[in-house]
Amino acid sequence: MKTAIVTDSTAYIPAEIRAKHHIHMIPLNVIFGNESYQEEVEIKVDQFYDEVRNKKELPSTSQPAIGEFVKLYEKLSANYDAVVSIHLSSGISGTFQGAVAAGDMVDNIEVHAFDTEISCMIQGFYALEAAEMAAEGKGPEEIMTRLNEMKESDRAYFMVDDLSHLQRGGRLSSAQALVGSLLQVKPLLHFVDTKIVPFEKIRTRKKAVKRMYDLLDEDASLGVPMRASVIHANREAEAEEMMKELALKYPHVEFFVSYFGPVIGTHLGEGALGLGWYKR
Ligand code: MYR
Repeated sequence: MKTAIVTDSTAYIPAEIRAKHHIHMIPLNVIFGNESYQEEVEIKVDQFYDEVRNKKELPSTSQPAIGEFVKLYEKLSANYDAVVSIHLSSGISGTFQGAVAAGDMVDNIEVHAFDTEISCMIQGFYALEAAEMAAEGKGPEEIMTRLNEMKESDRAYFMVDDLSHLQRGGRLSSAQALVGSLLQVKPLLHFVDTKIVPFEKIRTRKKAVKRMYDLLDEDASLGVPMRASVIHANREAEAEEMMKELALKYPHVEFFVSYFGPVIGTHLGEGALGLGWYKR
């Protein structure tokens, strides 16, 4: 059984890892005025944060068109028997539903769509794990079972410099965003039941980072193998520093540095920082 692994661009899996593990990627779009760009293909992360600073109008985002999914699945049917298609949370984007609908439209390959209920490199970990299993010849059912099991151990926390981006994009309720900006807090956010909600209200970025470290420690101190990623919105040096510090403290954890690319960056704003992990 040959199973293809597809994920969407918001996994932000570093390109070399994606290529090494044959992970296929379908891009979401970022829109400036009347111009739509496929992220990771037509607009890269570095260019994006510069564009946002230089343009008056703030960008918006959109999910891939169903036709793009159909095209990709049909192309994969030439070399594979099945597809496991792994996507960002259905509570913040219609991408997962697009994958399901497209899967129903193609009949020469079976498509198993998976809602990670999260995004970014944590979604990337799902794709990576699935790709490793597919390379061992595991079929889609076995892969889907493992992906569902991973949901029990994945955790991710993130903070933003300015809550107004999330509020404007409708991915956090207005009331919560208002309270946050009034108090000038740096709330730690996380996902509950596919949606973004505040985890704790914390006053400074430094304290929020410390809190993320403590939360990681709750799992990492158990000594079991884990993968973890620091994720940043144009704060590479800070993220690399964090990764080095954490990797020294937890040698049994495989650490990555990833980024909030154009689509997620549109909703979080520059300066956002996150930490996520799962138990292997
Ligand atoms: C679309 O237009 O369909 C994409 C909408 C993306 C919303 C993104 C909201 C922020 C997600 C933060 C993820 C942090 C994971 C650690």
